[in-house]
Amino acid sequence: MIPCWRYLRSSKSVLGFVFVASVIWLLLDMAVLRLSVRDVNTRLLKERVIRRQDLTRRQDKVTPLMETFLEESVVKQEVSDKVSDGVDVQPVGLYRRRKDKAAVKDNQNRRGNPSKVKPDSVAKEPVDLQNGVEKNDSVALSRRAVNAKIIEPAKAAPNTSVRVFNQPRAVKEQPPVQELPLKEDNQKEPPNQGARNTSSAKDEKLQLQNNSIVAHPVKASVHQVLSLDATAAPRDPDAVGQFGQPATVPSEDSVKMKQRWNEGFFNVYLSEQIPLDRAIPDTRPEICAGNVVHDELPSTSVILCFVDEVWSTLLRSVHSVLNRSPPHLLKEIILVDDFSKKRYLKENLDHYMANFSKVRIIHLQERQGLIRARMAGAAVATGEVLTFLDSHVECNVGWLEPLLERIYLDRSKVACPVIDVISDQDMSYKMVDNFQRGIFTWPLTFGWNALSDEYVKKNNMTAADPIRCPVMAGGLFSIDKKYFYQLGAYDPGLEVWGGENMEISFKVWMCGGQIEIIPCSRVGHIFRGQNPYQFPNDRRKTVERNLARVAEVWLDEYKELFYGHGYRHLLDNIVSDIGDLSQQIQLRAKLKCKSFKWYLDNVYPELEAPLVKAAGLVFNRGLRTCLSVHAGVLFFETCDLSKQSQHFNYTWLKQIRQEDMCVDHNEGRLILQPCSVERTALHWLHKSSKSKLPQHLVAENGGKQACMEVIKSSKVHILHLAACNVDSLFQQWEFTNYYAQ
Ligand code: LR7
Ligand code: MN
Repeated sequence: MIPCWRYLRSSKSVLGFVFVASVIWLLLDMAVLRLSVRDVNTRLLKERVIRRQDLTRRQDKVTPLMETFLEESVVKQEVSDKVSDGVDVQPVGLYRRRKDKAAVKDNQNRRGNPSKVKPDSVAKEPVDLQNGVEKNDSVALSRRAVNAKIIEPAKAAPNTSVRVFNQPRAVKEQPPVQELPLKEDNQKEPPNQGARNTSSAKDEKLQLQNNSIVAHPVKASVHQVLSLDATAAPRDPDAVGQFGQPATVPSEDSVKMKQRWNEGFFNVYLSEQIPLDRAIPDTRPEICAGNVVHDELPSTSVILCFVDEVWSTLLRSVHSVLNRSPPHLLKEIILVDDFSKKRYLKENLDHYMANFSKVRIIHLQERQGLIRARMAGAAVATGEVLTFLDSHVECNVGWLEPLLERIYLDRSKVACPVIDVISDQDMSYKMVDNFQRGIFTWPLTFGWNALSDEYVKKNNMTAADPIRCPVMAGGLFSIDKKYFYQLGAYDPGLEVWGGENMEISFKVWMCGGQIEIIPCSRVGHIFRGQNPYQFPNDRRKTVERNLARVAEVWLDEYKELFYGHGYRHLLDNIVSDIGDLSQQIQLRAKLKCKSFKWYLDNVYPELEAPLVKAAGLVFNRGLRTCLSVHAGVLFFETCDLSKQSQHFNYTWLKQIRQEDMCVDHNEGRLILQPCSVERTALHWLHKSSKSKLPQHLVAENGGKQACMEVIKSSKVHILHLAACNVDSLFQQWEFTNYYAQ
């Protein structure tokens, strides 16, 4: 006891004891910690792997995940084929995946320096394709491509200034859109955009971005967006068009080039020289690569419909999907051949695609048009989400997950990528301006519209934030499959091409969904001047008819604006039969969709959409009194705004209307008749910019023009049709208010 006491009393010994105890404690602690760290590490292994994926910009290490992915994409593509119809098909496996750093570095340099890339085979005497090829300018101008602003990738800075075209419009803050009952099971927290203002979301994002993954436990349910790209280290960096750079055709080949042009109305000859799995510049805004998405995103079926598509562009589209989509999210690619005439799109295509287990082909036995062809693809799709693409696209790095993420968060959202431009002339891949949305002007003409700086600032928008989109371009979007069918898919009565983008857009918005452009998802598309395929009926008539169907079903009273902007002739049923609409009208009622007025007020308030061109009193400048109605008869009296009997509308259909009665003429006398859109005698030209008689009310009378005139009389003034006289004040009329020209 005493020796022990002595021992403990010595301070040296006490210190020694404490030291030994601490060491033992520490060892035990570390063992426990190791176990838990291993657990966390396993869960986060995926994140680490992902972080290594960005080969294009950072390094060329190939991770195990990348290996698997490459196996499923590029490596399998080493298929060479030759097709009939005299079209030589270039072997896809032109490139070997290179691991040497020098090559990757070389590639990276080239991305930033377009002038360095000169395709070996065509370097001699390049021809300026812009000038070398004739193009139908008038057609090209009326098309959509002209609207997209292009930024050369090499010069482009993310988030470049906003460009305004069409009518520049200040975008007002949007009231929240009412939610669908559909959403109940979909209230998930967005990891990026939606939550970006909360500090916890920010922290989470930061944790995922830096490497201290063990120190900070992270929600296992999200990961950094996968930047998979099997073409990141292309096997032939000097190939024509590699990295999406502009390419040229040597002058000796310019005849061939011109001969091939009309096969696709783009540079088909050049496209054939370009590798089917070429690399393209990553045009996403910089912040996109760091965004996180949920682990359990829905899978998608990618549906590409085509009719007589050019071989090289069709295959390049497919390879871009295979090469840049996470395999676990890509359920299948469904190619719908809309009864093409080209022979290479039959057995040769089947044979070629047999090498890719995910690709399925449907050959339609009759021409259906792109709308019904898409529905045929959707009908056999097994993915949870449908992703529609045109058949001449190139999907960019990380294109898919940001689209699926939006649908995962809310399945009534329809997500569209930003559509970059693949030049029809030199096949270069060009980045377009951020902050653009799809809109329409009358008569349902699609266009792009840049968000105003003010709107971007006010909403504190980053370059990665989704953009609310009143209408989509049409060809490229992801939609939840169940939701697509819940909406009744497309109107199957729409033929061949056109108008379906309006239909799906109105339907989505008015029936509870939303359409967004996702700037972190980019897909290039070849914009061309003409459709390279036949329209079974007249192209113009087909599109007009489709639009009229859409207007009749969705525009309510605003359909007059559509007809009034150059489509009046469609109202004449004898000339145009737009088909049975009862199913579509029933569907709208069944879905309890909101009114078009609601859509205008809430989704697209910037659109000018006055229901009438002019309204109020109808004042005669000679008589200096106003038109009025008493007991169904027209007469004149002292102007008095408070009298409803003096109120008339001048409508988009050019009627002068009071309630259901319209000013008509019969053997020169003016009378009131029940309004009817078919009756052309009810049309009055007024304030027409083309007319030499802008103040007049001009009627078409048996092919001749006649003007509304009042003859002053001491008893009853006479209202009649007279030969037009530009100077007569008794033929000049004015409405109180004008709303449109
Ligand atoms: O009868 C047909 N059958 C088809 O399968 C007609 C066409 N198609 C295919 C065709 O091969 C192509 O793959 O359908 C696809 C679209 O046809 P395009 O490429 O001739 O159309 P586009 O790019 O000129 O037109 C746009 O508007 C169309 C209106 O119906 C469709 O919505 C297109 O998908 C759409 N394209 C885009 O949105 C891409 C970006 C253009 C913009 C802006
Ligand atoms: Mn297209």
